[in-house]
Amino acid sequence: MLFEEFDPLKGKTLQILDQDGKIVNDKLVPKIKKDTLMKMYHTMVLGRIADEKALQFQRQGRMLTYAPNHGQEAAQLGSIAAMDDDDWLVLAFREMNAMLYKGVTLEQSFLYWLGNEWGSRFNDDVKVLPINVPIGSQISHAAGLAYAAKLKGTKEVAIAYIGDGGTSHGEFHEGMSFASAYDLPMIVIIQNNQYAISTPREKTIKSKTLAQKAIAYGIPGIQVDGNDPLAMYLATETARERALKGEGPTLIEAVTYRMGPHTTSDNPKLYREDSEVEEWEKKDPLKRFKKYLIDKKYWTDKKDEDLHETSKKEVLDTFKKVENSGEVDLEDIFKYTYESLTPELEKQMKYYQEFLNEEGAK
Ligand SMILES: Cc1ncc(C[n+]2csc(CCOP(=O)(O)OP(=O)(O)O)c2C)c(N)n1
Repeated sequence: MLFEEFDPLKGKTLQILDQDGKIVNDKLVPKIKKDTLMKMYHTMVLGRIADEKALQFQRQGRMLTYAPNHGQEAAQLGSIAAMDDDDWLVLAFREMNAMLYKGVTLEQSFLYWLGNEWGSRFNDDVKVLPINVPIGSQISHAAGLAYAAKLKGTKEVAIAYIGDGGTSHGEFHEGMSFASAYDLPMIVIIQNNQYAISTPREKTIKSKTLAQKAIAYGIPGIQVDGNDPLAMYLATETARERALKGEGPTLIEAVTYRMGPHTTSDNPKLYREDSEVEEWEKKDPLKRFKKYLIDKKYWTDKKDEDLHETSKKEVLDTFKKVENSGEVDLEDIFKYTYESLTPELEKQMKYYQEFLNEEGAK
């Protein structure tokens, strides 16, 4: 029903919570337990502070390149909260909030951005694939996981995230096509944050919405206010029900905005107006979710202040620990792609060791 009502060709966008934190679609409010709502909000606050601090650490020369999340918290947390512990999270690189919710620790996340391979080694019960930088290939990985779940007859669903620009890449189409042909239990969240690095979404994709790309695969698609955690939850929950019934994949476009730079190597002031950023500032997912929780009497300003304090301390303490965790062995960089090193990788490792020796590095 939801996917029929919000058929992408009807030009509708699903919204339940408006930018002032008010319910605008009573009939559609998803039933979410208080504990889940609070976990979503706690993760949002931790994710926001970790993000702000990561930018500062990078500017201080204490961290490598980082891809900020600011603005995309609801797109990630609304969707991942609708999934089960047994489901797989398959991400690109801008999904720190979803990772934290699913059980990746902040320590592991910071280790990754400090270039430490152990930041990609999660606990065995955490069903999250490592960060995936080659654009689009994560969709094939998710389709593979979903295919395996179907063959094994388990109840696992794979949820994958991709950017708007990523939907132009070949592997997006290949993964979607495969998943739809085999009715695989897969959900793809397109985080349409309006830019692929410096290129506005309108310049890269001629289709009116990204949700309508679903039509080509013969599956449901839906455009959702990506800064509305309740709408994201409902769309994902409904997609998951379809997946479990064997009805195949769903494509969800979360309309959101990347408030910060693409990465710490980027300067968005060169290609977008401050006024545009200010307009999106008013749609901040944290502010609207907080207002909603306060209206529901689940939260107070005082509790919010305390949460900000403890989260800040957690971020600073974790980063200090990670920063002092020591250097990475050269071997660690090469060791885990294959079971044993290929001759080409051996050659690269030897070459790099010689380079480090010449440079007088340890
Ligand atoms: C196969 C491949 N080509 C190019 C790149 C370089 N690259 C990194 S991020 C990016 C743009 C991604 O934009 P989008 O999919 O909209 O996601 P966002 O970064 O906005 O979250 C590109 C082209 C890459 N990582 N992988």
